[in-house]
Amino acid sequence: MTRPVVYGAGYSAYVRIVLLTLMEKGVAHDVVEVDVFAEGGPPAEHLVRHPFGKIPAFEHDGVHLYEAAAIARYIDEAFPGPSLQPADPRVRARMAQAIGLLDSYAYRPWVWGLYVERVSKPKRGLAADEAAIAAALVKGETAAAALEAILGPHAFLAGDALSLADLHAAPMLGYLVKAPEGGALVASHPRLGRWWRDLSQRPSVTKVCT
Ligand SMILES: N[C@@H](CCC(=O)N[C@@H](CS)C(=O)NCC(=O)O)C(=O)O
Repeated sequence: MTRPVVYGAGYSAYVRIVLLTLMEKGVAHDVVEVDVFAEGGPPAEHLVRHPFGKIPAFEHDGVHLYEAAAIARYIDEAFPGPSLQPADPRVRARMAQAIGLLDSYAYRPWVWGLYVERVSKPKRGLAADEAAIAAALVKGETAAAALEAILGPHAFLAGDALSLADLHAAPMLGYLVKAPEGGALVASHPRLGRWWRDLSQRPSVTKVCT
């Protein structure tokens, strides 16, 4: 079997989801750097891989994919190693629900509204947009509360074993907690706080998300 190739950049939360999945499955892979924020837009050859000009894109044995959730699922199913998807359809649906809510309701407020505004922009000498931060806190709280409810008493988002949902969430949490408001948001949800404390100690998460 040939080595899969991930096209992207290590700072990207969505690329990190794919890297975490490869690491948890123990799959040797290559990474090809792509600068989607280059002046003049994403490189033309990347638009062939990803029609929306985003990262990650992925290639393996003639399979070409984009969209992190689809890539992670392919990696889980195409390679040996511990399954990252629960067999029980009810629990698998909860995993899919968590992934959907992370994409739709958590990524923007946590990463862009809190991390980029509070941490990344000031580092670059730019002023944080306090109105954007206030709005992100409201939406970010709803997303955190929803994950807290999905976690319930379980160790992971889809029950008692690590799943694709945890690996989808980890890069977003990694950025969220770098903003003081994000750290406080996570701490105010005890199950989410405990889950993140444990998950962030996994070697894959320590390596990829910090
Ligand atoms: N839905 C996509 C989201 C990918 C995404 O938003 N990637 C960001 C980096 S984290 C990106 O490429 N941004 C470049 C841009 O928006 O121009 C996925 O699941 O892969």
